[in-house]
Amino acid sequence: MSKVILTYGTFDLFHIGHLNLLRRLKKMGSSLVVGVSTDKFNELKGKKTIIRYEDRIDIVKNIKYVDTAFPEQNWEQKVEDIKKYNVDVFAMGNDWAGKFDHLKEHCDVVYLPRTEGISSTSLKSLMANFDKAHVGELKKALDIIANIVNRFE
Ligand code: C2G
Repeated sequence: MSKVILTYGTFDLFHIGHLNLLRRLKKMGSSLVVGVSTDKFNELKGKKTIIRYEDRIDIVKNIKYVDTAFPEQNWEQKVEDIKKYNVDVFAMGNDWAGKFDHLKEHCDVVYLPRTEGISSTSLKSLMANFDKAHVGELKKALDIIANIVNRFE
């Protein structure tokens, strides 16, 4: 019996937390349909992304657990999507627990435990700090070189 699972996300800097969720969702049914937040919608969500929508949906479409991916452009499209894809189960990570219970009149709604220790936000701050630390080391190296050059002038 075919069972359609639906989820949504930004999937910025695609990482193991996203993969774990999609892998688990696919095991729950026969097909997995994923709405990927457009850049415009992320602005609405107040969420800054590094990777542009075209590339984020290309990655998600090519994850073997994903059968279909489509643009998520607003908060309101979920009921329409549930009908369009004959969705049996709407699922999200539990950082969204309770937020989509109103969809229970259209399909099952489940929230799964997130993967601990990783998020697009933490990756972004790691990269930002890495850059800063790098700039500090680079500056120290340039000062040493400048001192050596001054000695020979
Ligand atoms: N996720 C997870 N474990 C992590 C990080 C994320 O299980 N370590 C899950 C989230 O709970 C979410 C999915 O991966 O279900 C996608 O996460 P995001 O890309 O951060 O999605 P978000 O911006 O929360 O968009 O309408 C719903 C929104 O579009 C969800």
